[in-house]
Amino acid sequence: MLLRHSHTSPYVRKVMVLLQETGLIDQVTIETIDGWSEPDALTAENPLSMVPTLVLYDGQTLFDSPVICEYLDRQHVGRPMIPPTGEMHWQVLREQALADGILDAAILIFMELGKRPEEKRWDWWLDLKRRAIERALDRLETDLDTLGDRIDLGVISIAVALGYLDLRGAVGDWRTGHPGLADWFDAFEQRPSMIATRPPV
Ligand SMILES: N[C@@H](CCC(=O)N[C@@H](CS)C(=O)NCC(=O)O)C(=O)O
Repeated sequence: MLLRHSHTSPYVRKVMVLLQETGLIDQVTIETIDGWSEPDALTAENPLSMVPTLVLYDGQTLFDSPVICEYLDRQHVGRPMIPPTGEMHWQVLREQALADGILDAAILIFMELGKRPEEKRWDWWLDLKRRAIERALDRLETDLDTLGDRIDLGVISIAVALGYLDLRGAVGDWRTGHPGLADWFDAFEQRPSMIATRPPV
C-alpha cells in the first residue's frame, strides 16, 4: 500500500498514528506530496487532490481519513481501533467526527489568518469557527471520564486534533479553560505512536 502523506496534515497524522498502533506501518510506503499544488500523481488517484490518499495493492484508491482508517482497521489482527458493534462503535465514530470537525474549523481559521490578506479577513466567519471549537473542547472536558486510558480511533482523533491546535494556535491557549483535557492530552502525547508522528515545528 502507498500512503500519500504530508508532515503537517492532521488527517494524515491520524492515519499514521493508527498505522503505528496497529503495527501496519511496515506494510505501507509513505510518499510525501503537496496536495495544494495539485500534482498529477495525486489528482489521478484522488480528484480532490487531498492527503491522506491510500493506494491499495490492486491500484484502487481510498480517500477521506475516516474511510482510510476503517479500511486499515480491517487489515490487522489485533484489537480493533473501531469496535465493530455496540455503544462503543458509535462513541468512537462520534469522537472521530467531533475531532475532525475541530480540525476542519481550525484549518479554516488558519487559512483565513495565514493565507488571506488582512483587509479581506471575515471576522464573523472566524468567530463562528472559534466558537465551534470552543464548544467541542467544552464537550470533551465534560466527557473526560469517558476517555480514560482507551486506545482506539476515537481517542487517536481527539489527540491529533488537540496536537493541531497546538501546532497552529487556531484558538490560542485552549489548555487553561480545559485543564482535564490538557492533562489527558499531555499523557497521550507520550505514546510512541504520537512521538513518531509529531509534526515538524
Ligand atoms: N476530510 C479530509 C480532509 C483532508 C484535507 O483537508 N487535507 C488537506 C491537508 S490537511 C489537503 O490535502 N488539502 C489540499 C487541498 O485542499 O487542495 C480527510 O479527513 O482526509
